[in-house]
Amino acid sequence: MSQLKAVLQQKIEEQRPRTQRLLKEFGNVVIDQVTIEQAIRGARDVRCLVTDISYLDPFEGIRFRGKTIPETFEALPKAPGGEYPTVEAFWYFLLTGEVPTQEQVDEVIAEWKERRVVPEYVYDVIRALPKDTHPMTMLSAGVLAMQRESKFARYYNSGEFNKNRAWEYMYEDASDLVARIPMIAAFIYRYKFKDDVHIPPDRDLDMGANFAHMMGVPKPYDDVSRMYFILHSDHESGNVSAHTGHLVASALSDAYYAYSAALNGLAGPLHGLANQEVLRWIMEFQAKLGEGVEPTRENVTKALWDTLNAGQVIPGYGHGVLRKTDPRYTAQREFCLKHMPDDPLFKLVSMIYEVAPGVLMEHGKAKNPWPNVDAQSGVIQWHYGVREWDFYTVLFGVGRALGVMANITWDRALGYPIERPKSVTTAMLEEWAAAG
Ligand code: CMX
Repeated sequence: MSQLKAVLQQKIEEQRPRTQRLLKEFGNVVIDQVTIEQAIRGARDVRCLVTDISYLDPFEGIRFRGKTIPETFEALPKAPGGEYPTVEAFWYFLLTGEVPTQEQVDEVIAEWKERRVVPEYVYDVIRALPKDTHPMTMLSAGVLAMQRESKFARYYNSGEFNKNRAWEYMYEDASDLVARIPMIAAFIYRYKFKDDVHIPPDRDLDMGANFAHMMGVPKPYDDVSRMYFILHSDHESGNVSAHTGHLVASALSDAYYAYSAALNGLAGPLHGLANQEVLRWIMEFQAKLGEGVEPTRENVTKALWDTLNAGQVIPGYGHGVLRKTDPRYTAQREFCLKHMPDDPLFKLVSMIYEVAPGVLMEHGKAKNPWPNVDAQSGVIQWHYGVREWDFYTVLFGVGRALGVMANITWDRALGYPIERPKSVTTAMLEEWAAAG
């Protein structure tokens, strides 16, 4: 058994009695109430999900396993010659809550090289789609096609299924999926945008560096990839992609079914697709401005108001939980300030950051006028030559797999049941409203 799996098993054994005790002794303790508004408006802020992988404070932002983004970057072993931790180190940390040693990281890196082989038929499925199909559809279809490989589904059908051991098979699928998804993503990129000419993987490289290599983008894109996948991994359980993954897996659907579904949610413009929308917005703005005209506070402000007055949202701004600038935005901004401070697009994004919160406050609708992760991410891709912005959500999808896969492994470990919230009717709400 790998060190990662052994440590995970030990953590699971320690955690199970805590969950059991809460259920048996304190199951009736009330932790929230639900208002009519919350029932109608997307269950916002209702506390009814449990995860230890990450926690999102509205003002502080995300903590992965108790660590902020800077603390996470600081604590984990870095890739040789890189500024950021390897994705493999982060995976170990997300799953176990422990900072791995270099030796433990090296074991995961070696394991992923074995796991990452994608069956050829997955690529055939993607190739069978019309070439102008959205890359997110291709990714979701590729992941779904791979369901045939599920060790969890095979175990379930073996006649020996034991709930206590289900996590082991989910862990196997989860590990295969996180190792394979960057391969599928790089394939989609080169298939769609680089004349179907592919670059074989390099056995000497960690996941982030190998992804950059297969994309055909030189350094520091290896570090960009590591940073990007870590930042996009998890945002506690309630967001559309994480929640979808958790929900689908709760029916004992395997990791491939669950993650294909999660990707379909990530592909929505109010969620992951917002990063492509940000780039589209910027390009339309520049096109309207005309050749040689510099962006100014005045013309950016006007463009933002035009968007709002047309009844559209400003992509990359606002959030369901956050009430300040997203630290994932800040982390990427710091990268830009260090590596590409003079990039014209970065300067424009910075100007939007100066202006948009004030515009949104004056507009008076958005509860959070500050930027989220998607406002900054596309600019970095653009800078390094990945300019096909309908690919950007695929990158988000590679990162988000880490969080969803860690979560559903733990869901099975802790024996979380099928998820099934209760509906009520409008007439019932009216009755309760009348009764006060
Ligand atoms: N521009 C314009 N209006 C906005 C807005 C924005 N960026 N953000 C919120 N609003 C509006 C909402 O549409 C809503 O309007 P209605 O009352 O007419 O329905 C009102 O403000 C209140 O919404 P809210 O409570 O502040 O926000 P929600 O929790 O309902 O939605 C989110 C959150 C992210 C969907 C929303 O802020 C939004 O649409 N932002 C733009 C898209 C985006 O960047 N999404 C990416 C989020 C991060 C991610 O998941 O990747």
